[in-house]
Amino acid sequence: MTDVDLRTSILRHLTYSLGSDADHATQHDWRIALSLAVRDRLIENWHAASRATRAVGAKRVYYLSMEFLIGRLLEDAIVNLRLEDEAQQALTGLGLDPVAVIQDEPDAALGNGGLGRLAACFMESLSTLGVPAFGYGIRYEHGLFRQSFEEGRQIETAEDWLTQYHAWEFERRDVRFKMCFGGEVVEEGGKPVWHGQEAVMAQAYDTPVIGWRGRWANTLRLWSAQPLHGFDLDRFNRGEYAAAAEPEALARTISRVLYPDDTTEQGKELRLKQEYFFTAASLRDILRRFEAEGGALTDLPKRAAIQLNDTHPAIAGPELVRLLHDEREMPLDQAIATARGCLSYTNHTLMPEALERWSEDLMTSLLPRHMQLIERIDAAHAAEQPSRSVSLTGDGEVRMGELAFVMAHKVNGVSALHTDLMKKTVFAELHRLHPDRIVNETNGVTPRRWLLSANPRLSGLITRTIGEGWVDDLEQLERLEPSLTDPAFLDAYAAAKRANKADLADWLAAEHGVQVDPDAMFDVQIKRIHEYKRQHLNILEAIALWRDIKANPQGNWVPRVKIFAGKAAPGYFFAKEIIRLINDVAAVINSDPETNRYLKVIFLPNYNVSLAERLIPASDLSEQISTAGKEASGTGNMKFALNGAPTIGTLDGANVEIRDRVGARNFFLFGMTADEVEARRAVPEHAAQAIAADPRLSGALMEISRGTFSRRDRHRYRGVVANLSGADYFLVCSDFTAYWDAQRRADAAFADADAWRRMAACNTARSGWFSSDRTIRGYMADIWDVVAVRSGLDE
Ligand code: DL6
Repeated sequence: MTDVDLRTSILRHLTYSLGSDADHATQHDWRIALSLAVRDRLIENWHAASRATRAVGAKRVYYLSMEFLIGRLLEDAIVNLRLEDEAQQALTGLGLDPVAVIQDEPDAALGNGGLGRLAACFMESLSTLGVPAFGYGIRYEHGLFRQSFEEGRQIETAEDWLTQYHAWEFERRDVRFKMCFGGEVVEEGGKPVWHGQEAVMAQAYDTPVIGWRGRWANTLRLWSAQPLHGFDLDRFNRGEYAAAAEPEALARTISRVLYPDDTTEQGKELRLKQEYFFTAASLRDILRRFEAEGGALTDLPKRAAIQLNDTHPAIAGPELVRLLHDEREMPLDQAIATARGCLSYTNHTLMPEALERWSEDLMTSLLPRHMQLIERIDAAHAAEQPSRSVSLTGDGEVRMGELAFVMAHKVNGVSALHTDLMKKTVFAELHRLHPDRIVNETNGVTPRRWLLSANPRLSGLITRTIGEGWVDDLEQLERLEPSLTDPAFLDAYAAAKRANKADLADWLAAEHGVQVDPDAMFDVQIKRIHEYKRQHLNILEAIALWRDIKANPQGNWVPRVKIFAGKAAPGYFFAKEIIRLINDVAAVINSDPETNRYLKVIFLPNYNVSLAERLIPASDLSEQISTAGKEASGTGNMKFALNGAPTIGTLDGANVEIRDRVGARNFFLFGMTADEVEARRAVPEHAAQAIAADPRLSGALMEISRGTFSRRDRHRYRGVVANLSGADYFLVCSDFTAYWDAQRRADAAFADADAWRRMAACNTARSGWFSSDRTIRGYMADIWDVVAVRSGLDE
């Protein structure tokens, strides 16, 4: 299929795979035909990569993650296979609009946010580097909910990406495992044997993940839950139609939805079932592959590096021990050591409510043998500690963070600050016991998607200036340094940004009916809505600015467009109030003729990967304003910096490292440090003090309280105001004045167009370290002990 040109291949697929023809084909048909034609081009290298891995007996990386926020795949594949020109010509030659065809693909939202998007970047980097790897997760029927607004309030509806044909995946009918839950453990022949009560089938679906230039492709293997037995014809024939379909419905529940909440537990039993389901199926698959290739079981750590992406797959510890000890008769101590040799764990949050704990009762009823093994692992670990200060269970709960830590040979944080705080806070005692276990691997993002593909104008300029080597060696961006004083380069840099902003302005007008001036500063905060991320700090500043402009409409104001996007967990009431407040404020500010030349506020619905790809290249200012100590790393912050949007931000997560690299002059720093945050919380009435000290802050809160933005319901935001002026745990008020001042510094810098474009270009030139290729190299050396393999189809 790869011996023909792309146009011919598209037409063949249209005819023979879709049974359609050019006269009747819909946009969807063309998109699928194109996807299949592109897919044909990567299959051979995909197979060659597996053959090369087997030929040298290479160690593989297994990345276990509840979430893979992959977004659209077609453009990624076209870009990585260098088919842009051919695809463009083929589609235009067929009378099609390439952009419309590519954008017809649903955005696969199999993740909540940063953790899932990181997993997707890692998969792409692993393929780019030629590291043999599998990503393992769940093939959710419904990804993260679709968000719309009704009178400013978030409305959630089911996302249904799988109702369309998914051109990238292959169902592997031969890769299925029976997964059990519940039941009991009985002694048989002197050995404990688990007899599960309920069972479902885990069915594998594979998606190839292609690396840069298509030299290597790995596999994203997602598990779908299916009934063990087919349709119950007897019951159906007896007229019990619903009952006949029940087993299928029940089984499918497990892979039906992605939990829309990354900080609180919901549907506890189902969630734990999901975690066990995909983790255990993946381990079964890993062992099957290892055994098929041959080798002593104790050598498993030499062949398999199993990374746990947060605690969601932490049940891997006891499950792998069970598979080795109960099912393969390895002595328990050896089974624990072998499992630990394979496993490593990434922590992504220090927020206590996000550190998973499962009730011992639930664990015992759902996974009775695992509960026993957790107790054995705990006892073995306790025997190693004289003080016996750490326990995996307590208060009737199993602590999954501790379990993951104890069963991993390495544990990593995702930015320098976060890793340091892990050592000092949540894992202080475990760190004392195992001082070499915690390492740092600062996150990164793939430059193929987040610069080359998302920002063709800027990436074209970079390639014209320093050649194409930066695409898989992002640190080459530092070769732009001499150009930072070259007016011709800076003109071209500014022109690329201006054109991206003009495109965004056109899109905002066409899709959302909002007019914005492309010469205004595009000030953007896009991420999950959470109190610690402090979107409310941003909107308070908008209100204060609006009041200042109103008080002096003839002033020399720097025009701004504040853009927000992000979803709130459906059960997170306060976050939803923040969304509504921003929408209410936007309605008032945008329709104020006195101020709307200078200030607009927009909240774009349904934030997803594709929207981020549209917004980031057109942004001037990147809002990274979390309460210090709360954002583990952030990865949006890296994407903005790479695309030339300086950060306004706190010393939190990877902001610290971004500032170190781009330079303090090219970063608008404000706010308390993590230590100062702790100290400030201890000050009685800290919020009231901050409000009393800053008339802009008290004025903004007063406008909210008096119903300026909720005229028919003056008290709508009573709770928000009470929270901010009372406990204000996230210290919005205490950081407000510093934030305001930093914003005015940003205004002044933006008003000097020459200085601003230099600052923006500095951010691009100095962000090369934030490639996920660099992060993956760190994991390879510090954690996995794996090397890249060449496929023979390399050049
Ligand atoms: O490491 C990826 C990403 C970080 O960049 C964010 O700072 C962090 O908030 C996010 N964490 C989660 C945690 N959810 N849980 N559990 O998504 O991880």
